[in-house]
Amino acid sequence: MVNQRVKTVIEDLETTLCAFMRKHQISHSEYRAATDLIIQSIKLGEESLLFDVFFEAEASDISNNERQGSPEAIEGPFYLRGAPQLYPPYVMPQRDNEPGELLFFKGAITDLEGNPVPEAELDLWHADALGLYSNIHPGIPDWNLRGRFYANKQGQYEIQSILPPPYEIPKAGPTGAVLSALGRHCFRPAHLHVKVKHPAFGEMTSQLYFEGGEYLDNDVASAVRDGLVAKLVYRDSAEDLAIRGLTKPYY
Ligand code: MBD
Ligand code: FE
Repeated sequence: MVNQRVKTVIEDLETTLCAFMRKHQISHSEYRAATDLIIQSIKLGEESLLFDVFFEAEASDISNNERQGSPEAIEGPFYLRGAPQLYPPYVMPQRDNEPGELLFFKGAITDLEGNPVPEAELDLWHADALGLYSNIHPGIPDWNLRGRFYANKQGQYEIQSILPPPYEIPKAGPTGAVLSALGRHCFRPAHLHVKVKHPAFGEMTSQLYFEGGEYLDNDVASAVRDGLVAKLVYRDSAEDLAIRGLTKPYY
């Protein structure tokens, strides 16, 4: 059975790529290098990384065209469903003495008029202090720094975690090889990934970045959008520490 949408886009892709090949006089060895690159990325488990770095932001923006409210940002290659369900007070799953500066991530979920949206689910995942993701990179406990939790009845949420650093795409792999051939760096600005889900409002996927962070203006994955850059506020006053039952800052 012919799927009209598939037929329309695949035939246009075919036409577009053939025209592109003619325009650049792509030789057979260049063609084979391109297919080998994709095969190599699959063998090394980098295919999502390769595609997401170059193309996911476009799909994300197109899907966002009709949306209002906070913009979405790319899911990226490292999301996994089924992260641990957390219970308040919320703390991201982490190792004893998880390296990294203590971070309290807080905010509020509202509708377009600013009214609180109660009890949305947040599914949060981010890199550790070395820029590595659990269940992807070896040597990290499963589900480390991945968790699902809820905003309260006033739409507010707060969770304790650690501050991730900028993420560097492995330079040794096929994605890194392409980026270096283009003379680009391999960094994404430090970020938190989040999916927000609510029975009445549906689901969105986005990211939060940090004000003043490196690479905000030249994210290798072109995924920073207005309204997604959060303020980092240092909370090491005696009062703030006392609220946490601490006598000294973690960092
Ligand atoms: C990431 O952490 C990421 O978010 C993207 C888009 C690509 C590579 C690593
Ligand atoms: Fe990421």
